[in-house]
Amino acid sequence: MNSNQHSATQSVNKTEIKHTTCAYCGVGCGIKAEVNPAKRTVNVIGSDQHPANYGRLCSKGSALGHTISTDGRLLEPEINGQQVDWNTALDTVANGFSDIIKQHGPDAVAFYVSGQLLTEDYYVANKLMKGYIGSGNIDTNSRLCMSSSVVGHKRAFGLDTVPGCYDDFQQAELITLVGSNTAWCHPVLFQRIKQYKQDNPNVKIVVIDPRKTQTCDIADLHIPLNLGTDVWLFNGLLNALNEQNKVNHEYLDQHCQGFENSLQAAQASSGNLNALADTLGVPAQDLQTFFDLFCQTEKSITLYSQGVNQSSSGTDKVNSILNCHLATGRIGKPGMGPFSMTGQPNAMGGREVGGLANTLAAHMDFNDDSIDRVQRFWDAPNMATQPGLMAVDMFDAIDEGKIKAVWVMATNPVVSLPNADKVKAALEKCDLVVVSDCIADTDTARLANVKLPATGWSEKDGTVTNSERRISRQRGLFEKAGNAQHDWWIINEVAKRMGFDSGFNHTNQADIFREHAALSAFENSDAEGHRLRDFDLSNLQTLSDEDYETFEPIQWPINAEFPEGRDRFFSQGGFFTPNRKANLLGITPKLPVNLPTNDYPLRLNTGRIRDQWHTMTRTALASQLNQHISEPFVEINTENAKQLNIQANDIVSVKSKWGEMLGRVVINENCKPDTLFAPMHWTQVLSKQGRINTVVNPEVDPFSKQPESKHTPVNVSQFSAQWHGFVLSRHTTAWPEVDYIVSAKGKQHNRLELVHGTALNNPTQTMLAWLGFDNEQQVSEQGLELLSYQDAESGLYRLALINEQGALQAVTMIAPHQNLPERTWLAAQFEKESLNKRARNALLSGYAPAGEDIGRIVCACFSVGEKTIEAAVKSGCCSAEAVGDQLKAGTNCGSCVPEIKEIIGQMDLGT
Ligand SMILES: Nc1nc2c(c(=O)[nH]1)N[C@H]1C(S)=C(S)[C@@H](COP(=O)(O)OP(=O)(O)OC[C@H]3O[C@@H](n4cnc5c(=O)[nH]c(N)nc54)[C@H](O)[C@@H]3O)O[C@H]1N2
Ligand SMILES: Nc1nc2c(c(=O)[nH]1)N[C@H]1C(S)=C(S)[C@@H](COP(=O)(O)OP(=O)(O)OC[C@H]3O[C@@H](n4cnc5c(=O)[nH]c(N)nc54)[C@H](O)[C@@H]3O)O[C@H]1N2
Ligand code: SF4
Ligand SMILES: [Mo]
Repeated sequence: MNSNQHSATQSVNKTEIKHTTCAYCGVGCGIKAEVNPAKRTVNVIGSDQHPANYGRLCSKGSALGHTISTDGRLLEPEINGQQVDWNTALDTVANGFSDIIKQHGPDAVAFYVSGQLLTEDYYVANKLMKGYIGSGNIDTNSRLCMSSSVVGHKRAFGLDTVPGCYDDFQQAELITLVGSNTAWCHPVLFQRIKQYKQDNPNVKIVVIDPRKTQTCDIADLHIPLNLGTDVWLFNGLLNALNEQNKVNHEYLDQHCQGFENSLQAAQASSGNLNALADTLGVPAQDLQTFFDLFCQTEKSITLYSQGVNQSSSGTDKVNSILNCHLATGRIGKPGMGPFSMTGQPNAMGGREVGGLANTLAAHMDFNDDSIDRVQRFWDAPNMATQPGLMAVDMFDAIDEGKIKAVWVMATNPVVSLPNADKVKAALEKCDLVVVSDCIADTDTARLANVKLPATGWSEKDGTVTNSERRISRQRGLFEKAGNAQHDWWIINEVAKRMGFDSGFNHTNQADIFREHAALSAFENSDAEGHRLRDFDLSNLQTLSDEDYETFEPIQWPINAEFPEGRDRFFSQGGFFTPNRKANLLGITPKLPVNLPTNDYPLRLNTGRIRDQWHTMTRTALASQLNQHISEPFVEINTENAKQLNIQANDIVSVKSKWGEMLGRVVINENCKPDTLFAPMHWTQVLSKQGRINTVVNPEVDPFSKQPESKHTPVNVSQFSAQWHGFVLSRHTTAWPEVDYIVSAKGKQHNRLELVHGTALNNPTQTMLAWLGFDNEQQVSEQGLELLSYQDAESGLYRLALINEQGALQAVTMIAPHQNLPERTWLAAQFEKESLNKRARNALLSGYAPAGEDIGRIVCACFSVGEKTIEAAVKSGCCSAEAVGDQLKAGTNCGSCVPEIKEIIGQMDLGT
């Protein structure tokens, strides 16, 4: 090797370490990224210094390196499907918005943004709409996520303050998880709690969730209350606290108001224990155990998430929880407090900038003083004077033609909003739909007039705030892909072209951050010197670009009083209400608005799975994340399955008054009778009819306008399938005309799951067509070998194509039933350069040669299959730890440990 070659190799292999934050959930894990800029690769490791995760990562975070390819990225601006340059695209957006505003006023336009924008992006989007366009019509997908918590906090504390911090999780003696599948949705916090419990076996954990989830794995007690009944439960708890003399009257007298009122309402709804247990649908004894535990354990923390927020009584659920903590003074002290776990990486940052339509900016609302203050700070020419339309109402207004232009940034409402077909129809008829996304093909981008390519995680640079108010840096690891631009830059450019030059001349992200910090500090104290607003970054107003670059994670507020940030609020009161006292509220429980009927007798609950993020635009790019669960499913109780004559793996149709979806059935005891669970993730890009939100009702909470995503009356029926099949193919194939299609990326292949309601006329011919061939001759002309098996009588057809080098190109099978071979072994054959004889022989049966079948993947991090785990258990590994020692399964992110335990448990039962 000469010296030139040597240095070229060196620069190609040169890696650098950068510290950044995970792209996904609100835990906000720190990442140490080993970046190779030349190869555009990154090795992602948990940062052991970051106080959110201390080195841990979950399956999604660990797979980030597999989602950064430029394949599938939106790389150029487009207008009506045609690539254009940035000038044209930006002018089109600016002129389009300006023209509509001129003709119809500022309320005829809207922005629909996201908790996945960075704070800097979010800040300028909010400023443009509320200060310059002059409308409140900017709302965010956080409306669907934690707006009930925001309103709950404001009603009780005066402002939207999260009183505690993650450290409390490891100081509490009772941890109550309400409506949270922490194991799958906040996996690193779950790992921290699990470790803490292992080290401190006396710590008690209670899970309050209608469904049995993987989170129950660490629970001492699971309370599967009926959907939507949390207020009854927490009213009952308040009543019990009072009866057991656990109310902290000193704290109440000094720092709170409204206790009597809250207690009266609680008494009115509680009745006796048996009546209450009946309402909740749980054993009275378990309820009593929970009440006793809570009453007796001073160091008690209540963590909650979407089972609380996404409800037509979401805000009331939040306040019923806050009531119990305020009444006991268990708030803002080590190991004590209510804690809303935020979903998105920057849900909290969005709240800080005021990105919700009913907030203004920097934790200020639409009152005269704040409007005037923000107007002066921004020197705003057209200040909005009232809240704008909130998500569901915003899309209704688009549907009605009242809003004529909408700019959607970093969210996919055609999939994630309830009554999703209406959302789709609304966008179809909207005059101007602008979509900023990093991914080219999303359900929403398909309806855009203008597509703007945004930089994605690994290119973006800025700040995010996690659930415990900790601000961390996301740092750019690579050059921008193609012609993508940062969201803040795109917004500023549009603003300038709309004639708003002066407010949008930021030189970089740091410049925006300084302005954001300065606004938080602006006129933020009363005559006595009390901070008026909790959110205060006064010490960061003059942060230099260099300081911003090296910024270390810190919890707000960051001001003269708390220069190192603040972990807790309110142990000594100091609420942000006019008299600085917290409010306990009298809450009358309410049932969900839409209740089951004869036509729709079941209740649909929805949520998340372990390895996918929302609408899957990014996680589905990492093949290992598609292995654990690769199809939209409908979880149903054994009893209902029997009644409906539904078998495991059948395809079912779920219908409501609003729409229909198809999913594969999973039968177990996780859901209570007459309730179902389905994941929110599948889209039209990845499935023909897997979007659950076509079915979900658009009912909202009256205070927060957060949709009731967890409760819709539905019916279920078996989809009468004539055949089931799949295609695994090295090259992407077009979708055939069949009723049920789900697509998933695998390693070196793509997978289509297919089901159809009528018989195939000429199966072999049709299957060849799926693979892109008109006839067998074409196959051989391309130098491919065709293996084929057909048994017309039993309806089994199988085809495989092998190239001249002996590598598998495609395999497809159909059968009249759903008992097709596991896809795992077949999928693995695509990774082989050439198939050996054993493999070729096994190919058409689809069943792996002895010893090679690993079964369905359980551990996504190390691709360990169910059958491998079963074999290890048989050979003597009797615990999840032992399985981990032998196979590594469960030893990285640990999210599959509950499932490994389940497998061990089931095998115990069988022997
Ligand atoms: N893997 C993964 N992790 C994620 C995400 C993801 O897409 N994938 N998204 C992130 C985001 S944005 C969010 S908001 C969080 C959400 O995190 P979670 O809220 O934990 O997730 P969900 O699965 O939506 O719902 C949680 C639970 O609420 C229960 N539930 C339903 N109705 C009720 C009820 O009436 N009362 C009670 N007590 N419980 C009920 C459901 O059965 C479900 O198990 O996850 C974040 N983390
Ligand atoms: N039925 C049901 N529906 C639900 C829920 C539920 O539990 N049940 N949960 C709700 C909740 S809590 C949430 S948070 C929402 C989430 O729903 P969405 O926000 O619609 O889902 P995502 O897939 O996260 O959409 C983010 C989009 O932004 C793009 N993107 C990623 N990074 C960037 C970036 O930096 N810039 C830009 N411009 N684009 C980017 C992604 O490619 C993707 O298209 O879903 C809600 N919908
Ligand atoms: S828990 Fe997982 S998804 Fe959430 S921030 Fe940490 S690594 Fe990312
Ligand atoms: Mo969320």
